[in-house]
Amino acid sequence: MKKTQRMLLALILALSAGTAGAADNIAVNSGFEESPGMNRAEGWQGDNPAGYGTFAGIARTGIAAYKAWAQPALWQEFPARAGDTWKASAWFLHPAESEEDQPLSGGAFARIRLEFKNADHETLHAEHSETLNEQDATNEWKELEVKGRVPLGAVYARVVLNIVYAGGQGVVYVDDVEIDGPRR
Ligand SMILES: [Ca+2]
Repeated sequence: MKKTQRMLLALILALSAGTAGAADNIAVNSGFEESPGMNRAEGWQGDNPAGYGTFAGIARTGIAAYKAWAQPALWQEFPARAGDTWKASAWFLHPAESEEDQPLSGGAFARIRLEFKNADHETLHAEHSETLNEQDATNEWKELEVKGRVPLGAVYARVVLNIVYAGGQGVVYVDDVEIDGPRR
């Protein structure tokens, strides 16, 4: 009886946690667990066809995360309405120096960015989060968040995992993206 109660409680907790965390999250493959691979991030678009992937290994949750070493922008885009507010967040990490990885250096930084675009996909307005950069401790997940209001004329909201190399370099891992559905 006790065991059944414990299992039931665990189930209820799991269900309510799932609902609370996922109810408003419209990100596809938000934890990068789906069909991981080199130059692949299921449900996401990349500006660069290479220089990234989704791999098992370093991950905040699950077994996989997004890893970028030469990918300025990995993104998802949604229809948007003027006046709505969008919020997006993700967890970023840059690794300690190893044979395979190197931390951010030379002014390179990562951030999450919201772009509001018109019907021709021209960006009318953009907002971005604070950054992960070489000042941040390595091997520690840092949550970055961005918020923005859709301007008149915009019909798309693009959420971008943005890495600005600016002559620098480094590896960035991202996991657990949350895109809060539009709110009035
Ligand atoms: Ca994950």
